Amino acid sequence: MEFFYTYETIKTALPLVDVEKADFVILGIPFDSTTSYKPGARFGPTLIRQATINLESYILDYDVDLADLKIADIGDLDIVAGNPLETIKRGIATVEELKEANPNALPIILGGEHLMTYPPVKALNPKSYVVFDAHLDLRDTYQEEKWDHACIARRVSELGIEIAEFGIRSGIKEEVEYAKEKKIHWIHARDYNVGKFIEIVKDLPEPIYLSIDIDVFDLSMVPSTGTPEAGGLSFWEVIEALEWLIKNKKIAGIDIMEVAGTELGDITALTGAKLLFYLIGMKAKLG
Ligand SMILES: [Mn+2]
Repeated sequence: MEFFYTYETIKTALPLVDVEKADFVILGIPFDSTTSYKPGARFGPTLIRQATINLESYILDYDVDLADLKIADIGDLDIVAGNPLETIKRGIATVEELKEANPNALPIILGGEHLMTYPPVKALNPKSYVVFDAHLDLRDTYQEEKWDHACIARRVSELGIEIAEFGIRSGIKEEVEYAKEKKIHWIHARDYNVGKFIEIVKDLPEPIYLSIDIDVFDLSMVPSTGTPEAGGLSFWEVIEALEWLIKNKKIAGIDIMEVAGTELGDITALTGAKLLFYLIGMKAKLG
């Protein structure tokens, strides 16, 4: 299967299958043109895939070997640097093609800045959006731009999708007021625990789209990201919530966004790659 707007790039270090036979399909969206602080998320998909070389394919916790699973990697979206709308259009078309080629496979998007969550959400049309993020991302505009990484949750909300945000520790008053008005759930990183996650997510309509902005984690694990914030969550507190989510709710798609960097072996990419392996492993075991 050829995808019109994709190109071949470095592959995930796992045995891969064709899209038609896959249970999981990986797509990179290497766009970072609206990044306002630390650039480099355009290298995220490449850096995450390269970092998988460092990982064992057997996941101890789940007794699952990813090498036995049916995973496809269709490469990266052919983005248009500096043009979010054209890139979004191409992203939507590609995820739609993917769903047509194999409606049963779980799409896993590797970013790229957080704005690139929009194409898979629009194409997959979930009922709810669960996001781990340091930021509310509920601004109507940022730097006078609607199609900006800082506005992604707002754009998703405007699609009529229910939203729950976890690990938050940054936002402005306008966003808090918008969240209140639209009944958007959000839990501050200081107040976060798995019990609170379950309490909110158990009542969300399905299917759910899961977005993980890598900046949700403690800064020591993710120094290379667009807008780093101190005071984040630990790896295991996020994994525990994801296990509950994948076991109990229907998932439309998943993304791992805002991994940036310019060097192979960057800590942030290692965190992203480990998260990717855990997500695939837990879906195979628990989903
Ligand atoms: Mn963020």
